Amino acid sequence: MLYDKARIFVQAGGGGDGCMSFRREAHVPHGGPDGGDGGHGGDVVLVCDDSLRDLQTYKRRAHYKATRAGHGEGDLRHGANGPVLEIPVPPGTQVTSWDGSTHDLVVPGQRVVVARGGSGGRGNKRFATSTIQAPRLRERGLVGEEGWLDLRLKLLADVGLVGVPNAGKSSLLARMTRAAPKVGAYPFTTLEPVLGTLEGADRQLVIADIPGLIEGASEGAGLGHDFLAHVERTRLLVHVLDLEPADGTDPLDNHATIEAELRAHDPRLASLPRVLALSKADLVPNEDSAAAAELWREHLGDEVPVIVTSSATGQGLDALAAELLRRVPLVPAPAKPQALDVPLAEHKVFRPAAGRNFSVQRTDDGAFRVDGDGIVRLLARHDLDNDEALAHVEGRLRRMGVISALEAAGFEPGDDVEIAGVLFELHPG
Ligand SMILES: Nc1nc2c(ncn2[C@@H]2O[C@H](COP(=O)(O)OP(=O)(O)OP(=O)(O)O)[C@@H](O)[C@H]2O)c(=O)[nH]1
Ligand SMILES: [Mg+2]
Repeated sequence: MLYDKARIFVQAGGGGDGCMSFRREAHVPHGGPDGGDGGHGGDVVLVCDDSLRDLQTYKRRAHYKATRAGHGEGDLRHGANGPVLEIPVPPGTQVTSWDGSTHDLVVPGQRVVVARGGSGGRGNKRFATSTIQAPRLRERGLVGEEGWLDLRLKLLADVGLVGVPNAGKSSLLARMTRAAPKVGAYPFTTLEPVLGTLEGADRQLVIADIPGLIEGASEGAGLGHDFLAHVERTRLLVHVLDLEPADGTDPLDNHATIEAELRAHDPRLASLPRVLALSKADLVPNEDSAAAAELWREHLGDEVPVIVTSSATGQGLDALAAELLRRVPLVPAPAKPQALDVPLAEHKVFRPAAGRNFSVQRTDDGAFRVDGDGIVRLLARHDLDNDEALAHVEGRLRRMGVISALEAAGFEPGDDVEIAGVLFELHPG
């Protein structure tokens, strides 16, 4: 069984709390503030690991949580950063994050940060100023990002074998590579994709054999739909077509059916170059197979090489292998895997944007509500039961322009203000 889909929940570590502490020394009655900062919470990172074959591990376990960072301590000791939680995935994994961003993990060692750890809170030492020499104030660490990830494995093969059930795809793979797929005289022998490696003089090609496709495959008929995704990333398709199907179907119809399904699945898939492998030539007279090949060449034009093959006698297999090695372009591997990290990293940087990024609203019961990520984070950082912390928050709100925006909306000192679900009386001093 090939596990090619999984859904996992990831949670990055929370940041550690800043510490409130004062230096204590013999003979010094009132030491200065010496509370250290909390550490940064551990990120959750997906790592492309070529020792993995599929996503089976993630069927069994769906929750992954990075550890919280250490809290700050007295004597200016900062909390330890939370360790990064690495989740290995097989090459070819595509991840879709809860925010809709997607990333491909293709090159072994490639990393994508999928959830950022929360930043640590500052200790009271950081709040000391020339006027406030003994701040009884420190910040809490922020929670880490969390959410569901959809993982989808799309095999990385150079060449895909497509065709109706029983066309002889698996037999071709078995003859051309060392793979040993199941072969049977009935449709749907192949139930999941099988990969084989074709050895060329100077390079290898990975060939994917997928289950037979039938009409409606792109909409879920038969087994093919799910597996079409596995040939999406190939660079060439070999359409395997039985010269004289035992079930009496017409090769022309069979060919048209497959082409229509490829188009319906994804036009990009349909635009891949093709080779037509007419199969089971040993079952028809030579003149007939040669004549059929001529007709197909006329029908398909110069773009599509037509090769008469037999997995029973080996006819045409060297020619097919040579054609594949010739036609599949040598594409250099992505230069710097780390570069692929950039979009997500940029996307997720946890930094309040400059300018006003909050809004003030009057609620039905006459209170005021303030929305905005930066404001919500400010409140998450502080314990509003602590007068000094509240005064600090009020000062920040004033500098951010929130107080004047509230006043413009009719706020008067002592009115209720709601931020991030917390209602409190605000008395800006
Ligand atoms: N005589 C002869 N029989 C063949 C040849 N290739 C395949 N067959 C037979 O055709 C039947 C189907 O072959 P498979 O390779 O399983 O076909 P498939 O396209 O993989 O079929 P599905 O996996 O069901 O889609 C089997 O009974 C094979 O032995 C061939 O070149 N000559
Ligand atoms: Mg098969």
